[in-house]
Amino acid sequence: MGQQFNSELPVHHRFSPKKNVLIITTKRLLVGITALVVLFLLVGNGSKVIPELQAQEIDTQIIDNNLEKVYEVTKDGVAERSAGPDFEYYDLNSFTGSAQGMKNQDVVLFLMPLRNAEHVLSMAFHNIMNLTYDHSLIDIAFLVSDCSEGDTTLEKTFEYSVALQNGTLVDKLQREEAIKAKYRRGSSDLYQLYMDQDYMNNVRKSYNPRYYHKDYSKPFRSITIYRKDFGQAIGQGFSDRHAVKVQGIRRKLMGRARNWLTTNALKPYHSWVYWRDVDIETCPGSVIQDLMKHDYDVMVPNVWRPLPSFLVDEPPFEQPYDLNSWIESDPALELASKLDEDDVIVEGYAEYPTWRVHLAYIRDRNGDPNEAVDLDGVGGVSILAKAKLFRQGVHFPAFTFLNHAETEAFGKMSKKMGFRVGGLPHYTIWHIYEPSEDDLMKIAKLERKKRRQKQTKNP
Ligand SMILES: Nc1nc2c(ncn2[C@@H]2O[C@H](COP(=O)(O)OP(=O)(O)OP(=O)(O)O)[C@@H](O)[C@H]2O)c(=O)[nH]1
Ligand SMILES: [Mg+2]
Repeated sequence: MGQQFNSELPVHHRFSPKKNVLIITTKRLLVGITALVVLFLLVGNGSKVIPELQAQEIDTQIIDNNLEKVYEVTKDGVAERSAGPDFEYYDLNSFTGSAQGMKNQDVVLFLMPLRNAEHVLSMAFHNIMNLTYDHSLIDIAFLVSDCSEGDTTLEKTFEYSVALQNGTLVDKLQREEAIKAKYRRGSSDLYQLYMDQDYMNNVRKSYNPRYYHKDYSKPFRSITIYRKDFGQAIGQGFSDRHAVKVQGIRRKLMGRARNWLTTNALKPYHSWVYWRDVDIETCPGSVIQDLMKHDYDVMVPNVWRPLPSFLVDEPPFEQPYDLNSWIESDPALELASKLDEDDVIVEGYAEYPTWRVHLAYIRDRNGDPNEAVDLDGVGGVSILAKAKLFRQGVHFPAFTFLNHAETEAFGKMSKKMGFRVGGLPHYTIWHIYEPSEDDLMKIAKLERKKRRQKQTKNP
């Protein structure tokens, strides 16, 4: 049986002429003209007409360009980075990292994330100069993010970096400290009167020019400053940062920031990467060599902080600080198995009883500083890692990895990829004590009491 056609519909058959030839020809003409116009706009004048998807991509790039900047420091000032050389060759077998790194001329990448850090920046730069690993073998890279309006972290980092590279930083910091000292009494620095005096003497000694090592002012191999905002909304105040609920979110964001910093700053000739937080008050200048000599793939020291006497019943006036360096435990694995895949266990909070051995708690102040223990999680205050880890893809998870995020997950991921992670329980670096609002009120009260007592004694 032949095919039946509905005669109302146009029939397309090459042997039967089409009905309504005029309409069809007009339509074809219109389609043709439209196609020609589109083709002209796309090819002939393509920069103006962008398909929707492409347009979005270009917008994002423009926005990101506004947020991401790379600044290189020279002895004469800071400049935005220009294009690099055309051709480079590296034999990556030569940059594996060795326990005797300085003797082997291993280049270390020193990384420091910064946010609202203007008040501790001079301290951090002193600590950087205090490093005794040959400065000409250290590339420094800072990442400045999400600072509050009016905060001068970026500007100060520029200023101090240029001064460091042209050898004038020590003088500059001394001038600044002399001005600050004039206003010290009556300010928040009063808390220092309540700290352990042995600790304070050690601080004073650490910052006394008489004890600077001979290459204290020697310029570094390079300094690069990256700026990139991530939209970090959690404040940088002590209680803001330490509430348990914000820890997971904050850690993941910090993980993201750390990954940006490593991936931008790591060069093929780096053998080691040393991470350091800005708010360390005292630390041996030889910390890089001291962590390196153990030849672990990842190595961290112990991190404690001093406490004012009114917060502790009896000496010693100090406290374990970084609880993120630990040895995994069965109860913690059991706890993790009951949590959601995306939940982040946060150490040091009652909500998560992990019963892990924390590096901080196994410190013996008279113990051997060379004793090393294997760890699973690490804190980010001071991490020395072989650069090859990052090249192989180990990073600071900005997602939940084995119920952890950021540095603790970095420790776990390093182990998963077969690397050795360790810590030095009796080798301690000291985190600055930041008085809380409550502490400041307590200090004011104690000072008033002291004054009253003085007045009664000498009316
Ligand atoms: N780039 C960047 N740096 C940050 C951000 N938040 C904190 N930092 C820096 O990261 C380091 C660690 O931050 P801290 O606020 O001390 O955080 P923490 O060490 O986890 O917490 P504490 O126990 O209070 O020391 C410091 O050098 C900060 O300046 C951020 O959002 N972006
Ligand atoms: Mg800190």
